[in-house]
Amino acid sequence: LGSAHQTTPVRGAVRRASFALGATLLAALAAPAGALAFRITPLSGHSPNANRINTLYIVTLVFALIIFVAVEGALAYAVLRFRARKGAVAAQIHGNTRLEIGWTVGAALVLVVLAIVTFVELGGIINPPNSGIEGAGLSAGGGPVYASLERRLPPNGKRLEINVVGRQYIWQFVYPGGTGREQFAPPYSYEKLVVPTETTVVLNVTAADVVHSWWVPELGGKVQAVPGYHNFTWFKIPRASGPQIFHGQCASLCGRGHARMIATVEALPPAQFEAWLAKQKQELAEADAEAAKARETLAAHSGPEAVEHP
Ligand SMILES: [Cu+2]
Repeated sequence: LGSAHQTTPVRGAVRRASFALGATLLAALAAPAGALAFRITPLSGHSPNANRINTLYIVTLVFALIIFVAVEGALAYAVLRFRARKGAVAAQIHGNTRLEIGWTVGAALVLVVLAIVTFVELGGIINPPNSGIEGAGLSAGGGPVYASLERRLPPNGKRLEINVVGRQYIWQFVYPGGTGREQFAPPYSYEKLVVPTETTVVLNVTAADVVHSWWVPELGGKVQAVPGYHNFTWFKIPRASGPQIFHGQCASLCGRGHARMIATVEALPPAQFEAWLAKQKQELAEADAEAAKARETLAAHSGPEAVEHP
């Protein structure tokens, strides 16, 4: 096996593989660098909570930039101003109480100010506001009610509540108005969540198998989807003239298909949303009826034991 004529193709393959690896690494490095050049703050502008997260990010960034420039500037000044010269004897300094107290109190003040600004914004990130419209699709309840400390509602209690269920490897969205008695009865949709604009949409996030993570950056922060638990988040998308589509991705490594577990949110004017929901309901009912018919045919041909009931 170790004969000489076999080494050359092996070396060729190794070389080709390293070229491919090098090119992939370069592409991987270039892509985020390109993205960074255009945007260093979080995506925002499509929900009040995402906007507040962006504000907090910018406040912290400004503080960090000022401190960075001051510290690095002082360092550069000291390096140049006090650089070694021939015959010079370095001063021996043993502490400076005033300076040490100064930078300790200064750092503490920065922390206090950032904490205050964070707590001022936090309420508006966690608590959903009232909807901008009094429309159809809004319910005082909507969907099953679970006990949870994290459940936050708008002041008037009215919201469109949608159950978000993480499954390996797809998101399921269960809308209110289901006719079935099961927890996740139709109307539902997979992968694409359709919602009305100007409406406070509260998401009740859970998982059916393993831990997933719901995150559509333009619509707010990340929320864990944990089997047996219910976490809540919300968004309120303003009206826009054009189509509004937001993209997200499961943010918790949940298995082999994790990379394919994407989420899309489409915001429609309330009347269009109502029409979509009605159509979705009808299509699901038709598909159910078809499946029931197919089961009957199968049972008639091969006996009832051949039919796997859901
Ligand atoms: Cu996942």
